[in-house]
Amino acid sequence: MDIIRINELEVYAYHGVYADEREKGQFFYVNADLYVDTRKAGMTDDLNYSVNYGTVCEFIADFMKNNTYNLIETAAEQLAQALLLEFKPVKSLLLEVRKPSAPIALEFGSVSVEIVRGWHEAYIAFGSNMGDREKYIDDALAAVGKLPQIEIEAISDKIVTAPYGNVEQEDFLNGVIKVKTLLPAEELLQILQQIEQHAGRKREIHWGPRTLDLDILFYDDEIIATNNLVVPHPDMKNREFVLKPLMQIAPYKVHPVYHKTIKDMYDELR
Ligand code: A4P
Ligand code: MG
Repeated sequence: MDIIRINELEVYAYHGVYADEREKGQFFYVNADLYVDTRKAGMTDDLNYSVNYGTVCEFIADFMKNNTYNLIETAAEQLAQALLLEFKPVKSLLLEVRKPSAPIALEFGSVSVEIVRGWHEAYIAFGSNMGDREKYIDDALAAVGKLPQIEIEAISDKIVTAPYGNVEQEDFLNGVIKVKTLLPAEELLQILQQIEQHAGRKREIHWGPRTLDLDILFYDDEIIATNNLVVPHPDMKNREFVLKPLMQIAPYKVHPVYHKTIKDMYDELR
C-alpha cells in the first residue's frame, strides 16, 4: 500500500507521569506513516481521492495538545484510533510519539513509542433459538453497529435452521455479518460476549439453546488458536447454518486454512 508520511511534527503538549510534566509541558515529535491508496488521486490530481496531510497535521497537533495522558503509549494508542476514525481512506498507520525532553537524568537522544494500528475485516455468525429470536438478533446487531470501533459492512438474511448437534431443541434463526473493526480479535470476542450477556445468555448446556450466540468466523486471514479463541471457527465446514448465509455475502472468500472458497465448502457440505 502507498504511504503518506508525516515527519517530525512538533507539538508542545502535557503528557507525562510527573505532575511537573503535566503542568509545564514539553515538546513532542510525531511521525506518522498513513497507509492510503493514492493511485486514484495520483491519476486525477484530485485531493478528494486522498487525505489532506495539512488537515492531518492540524488534527494531530490539536489531539496532542487537548488531551493529557501519563504515558506516551496511551497518547499514541488514542491518537491512532482517533486518526483511523476521522480519516477513512487511511487503512492503517504507523505512529511514533517521541519525547526528547523526558525526565531522565542521563544523556540521551530521545525516547519514543511506535505502534502499528489499522482496520481489520471480520465475519461474525449470529444465532438464537429462545424467546423473541428476531429481537435478540436485531438488538445485538444494533449494539455492534453503535460501537465506533466496529462498522457493519454487510448483513446476510436471517434464516430458520434445524438444530445441529445432539441436543433436542427449538429451531434457530441464523445469519452472518461482515464488519470492519479497529479491535484486536481477543477484544472483539470480549465485546461480543458482553452483548451475549446483555441478551440474558446463560452458558448451561454445551451446544444447547441460547438467546444469542455470536461467534467469530474469520478475522482477516489470521489463524488463531488460544484457550479462548479459535479462528477460523473450527466447525464451520460442517455447518450449513453458517455456510449458507456466508454464501450470500462472501461466496468467494478463501478459507485461510483449507484454501477453499466458501462456495466450494458449501457445495461439498451439500
Ligand atoms: N471460542 C473459541 N473460539 C471462538 C470463536 N471463534 N468465536 C470460545 C466465539 N467464541 C469462541 O462458547 C464457548 C467458548 O468458545 C467461549 O467462551 C469462547 O471463548 P459459548 O458460546 O460460550 O458456548 P457453547 O455454546 O458451548 O459453544 P459454541 O461454540 O458457541 O456453540 P456452537 O458451536 O456455536 O454451537 N444449530 C443451528 N441450526 N444453529 C445454531 O446456531 N448453534 C449451536 C451452538 C448448536 N446448534 C446449532 C446452532
Ligand atoms: Mg459461541
